[in-house]
Amino acid sequence: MKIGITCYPTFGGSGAVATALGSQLATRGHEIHFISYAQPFRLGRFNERIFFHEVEMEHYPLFEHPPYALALAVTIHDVVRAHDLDLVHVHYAIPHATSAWIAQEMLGEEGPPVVTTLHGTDITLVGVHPSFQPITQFSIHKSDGVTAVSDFLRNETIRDFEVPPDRIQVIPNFVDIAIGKLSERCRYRHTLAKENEKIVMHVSNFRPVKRVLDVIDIFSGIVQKMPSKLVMVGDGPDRAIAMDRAKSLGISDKVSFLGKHSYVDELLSSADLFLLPSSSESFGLAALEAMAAGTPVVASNVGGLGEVVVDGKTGFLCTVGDVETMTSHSLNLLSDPVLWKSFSEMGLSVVRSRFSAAKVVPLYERYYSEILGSR
Ligand code: GMT
Repeated sequence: MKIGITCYPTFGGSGAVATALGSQLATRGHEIHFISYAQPFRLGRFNERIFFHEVEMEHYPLFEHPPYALALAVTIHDVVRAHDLDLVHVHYAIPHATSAWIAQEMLGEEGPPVVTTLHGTDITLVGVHPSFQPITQFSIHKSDGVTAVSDFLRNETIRDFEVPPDRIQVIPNFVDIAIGKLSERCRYRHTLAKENEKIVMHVSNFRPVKRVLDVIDIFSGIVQKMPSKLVMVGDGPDRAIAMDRAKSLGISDKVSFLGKHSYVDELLSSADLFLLPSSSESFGLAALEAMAAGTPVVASNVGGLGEVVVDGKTGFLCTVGDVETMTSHSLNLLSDPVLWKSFSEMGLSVVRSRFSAAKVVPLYERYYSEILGSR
């Protein structure tokens, strides 16, 4: 198949998953055309079946807010025509599903089917805002196929966007790294912490939804009881307040802020514990990546996280904001090597059996065929 993929190219789970999917599909013989305003951050080396088409924007002074959605629609239209695409798959509904629909309308009879994958805040936070709800609902209804990354997100979409249940297929996120390369577990340990210190890690875009202050507070409880370091990976609006909190708690020297990194698997495999105390998470790709690296997770029990982290087996899920319980579970895991090993191994086994590329990519292929066949 010749498939166009549109996603946000910047750091974030939806772009990571879209890129992994495109790369895996190319390996399986499909021709993939990424269409976005920049090259997706995890798009690696040259592959003869992967193409990237940059959306060109005219920066005319009148445009205080340049109409990206329109420029994207034109690029999708042009790429479909030039490369005779069979299908366009957009990740994150806003504005991608709308741009794809415009392109389809412009193409008329020639327009290929559009599949929209819903990722999270395109439904739960931004999508339900009155300034976006009607156009998001319209564009989802106009998509030929709709997938959601978790049952939770599917149910939210059915409820808030009046989409008939049989119109949304759940296809979970996946990891395309070698799952649990235990020989590499210690690769960065010595640069991140001392021999006797445990490594606690958090990876995110530091937006308010990630509750990075809870991360600092949980770690503060851990470091009082055992030698440890907190490694914060990523960047975003709440980095400064997280740094201030660490300073005011007197633990700045125990916390490293590494900034943005495109690939986090090796870092995660150096960690003893992964923290994700978010207030909302439709899936929690970072938690899945931690489990794939053999690292147990302590997270909040929200959204689709319970579909990824098996509570009491691969991690612990707690009420949002319950820093005390999260701290005590963290200490239990870090101080009990037998418990830690069983969580680490169970995490790897869950990822292998449900969230590997080999399990998930064929679900997308089957779904594409179904959509193409139903036209
Ligand atoms: O929805 C967002 O906030 C952005 C999006 C992203 O691009 O990172 O994150 C969402 O999609 C990820 C990939 O499917 C999920 O793992 C995240 O849980 C989800 N974020 C939220 O629901 C807050």
